[in-house]
Amino acid sequence: MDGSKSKLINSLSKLKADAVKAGLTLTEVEHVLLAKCSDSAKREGHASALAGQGSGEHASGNSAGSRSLPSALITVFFRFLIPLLLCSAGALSCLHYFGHLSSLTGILTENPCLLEANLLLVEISRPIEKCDFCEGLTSFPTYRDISREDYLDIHAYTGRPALIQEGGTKNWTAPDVFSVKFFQNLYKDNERALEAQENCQFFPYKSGIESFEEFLNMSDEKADFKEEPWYVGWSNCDTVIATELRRHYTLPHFLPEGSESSITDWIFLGGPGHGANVHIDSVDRPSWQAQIRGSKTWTLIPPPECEHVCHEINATMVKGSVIVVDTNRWYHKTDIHPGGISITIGSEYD
Ligand SMILES: O=C(O)CCC(=O)C(=O)O
Ligand SMILES: [Fe+2]
Repeated sequence: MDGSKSKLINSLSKLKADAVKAGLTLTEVEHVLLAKCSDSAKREGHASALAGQGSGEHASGNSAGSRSLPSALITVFFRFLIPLLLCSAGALSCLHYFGHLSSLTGILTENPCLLEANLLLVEISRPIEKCDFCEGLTSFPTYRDISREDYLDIHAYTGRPALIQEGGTKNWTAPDVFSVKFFQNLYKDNERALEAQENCQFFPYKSGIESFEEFLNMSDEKADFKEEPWYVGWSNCDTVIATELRRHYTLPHFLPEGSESSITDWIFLGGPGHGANVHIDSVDRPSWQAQIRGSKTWTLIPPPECEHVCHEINATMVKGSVIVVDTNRWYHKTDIHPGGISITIGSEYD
């Protein structure tokens, strides 16, 4: 994680822990911060940036949502609201608060663009972890294939990630079929699907492609990276398209029996040199993701309260591998490798 971001997250994490020690519930902390935030944001016309639905940086990726919080708002939260709550709860935490506050406001003043990410908002409401999900992991658990029993025992609901190199995508036709053109043709001229996508998520990252429609209308030259490189992701909200996508893949065999993969598929694709910035999500369940074409590295970073027992770990996916990550608990980022387009498909499972 880059220095400013990690300092910011650390400060916020300590601040939150102090607030909880002082007797506030997480919901109270969240309520004060986010409720105030969205009221003022509406006045500023930035409601969608702060709606908080969806997943961390993902939520900020909505085309209407990549806005920064007005700095006046930050001043209001940190200068007045938290001190009021904490100082009424106890003098010691009040002192702690001012320590963390000054480092936090310092970081934000020097790096106002940090606020563009929803990182701050997700960090505020994220539960404080007990760290058993990451404790002792010094490298990414990796398997050529894994049985359902082992997967259930070790990974399914423990938050411990896994990389399955070969066994998860047998007999899929997706690698022969999925391409930019395939996705463009699938949605184009399909009014119902396009309408459904309006309520779904699109993440432009730093691609300059501001909307799903713009992605669909991208020229062949741009799609082939003959112009600026790009990287985007979206969730599919149309059931007919979901059925079409699922003709080309099946659920990885090791997922728990009877587990229902969410009907929402997540597709991420784009070129070398790009990827998703560090973020943590606020989705309902753990996620799996399969690499259809190209190669990318996932870096998982434990939350600050677990740094004393947990480590950053990473895994490189190549065509045919499947990764499983609880993206609500691990901060994560991805980097696409040189050598052509990276295409992944994935979903959540219960
Ligand atoms: O695949 C990527 O580049 C990012 C995926 C991600 O952030 C997620 O699935 O939560
Ligand atoms: Fe994510």
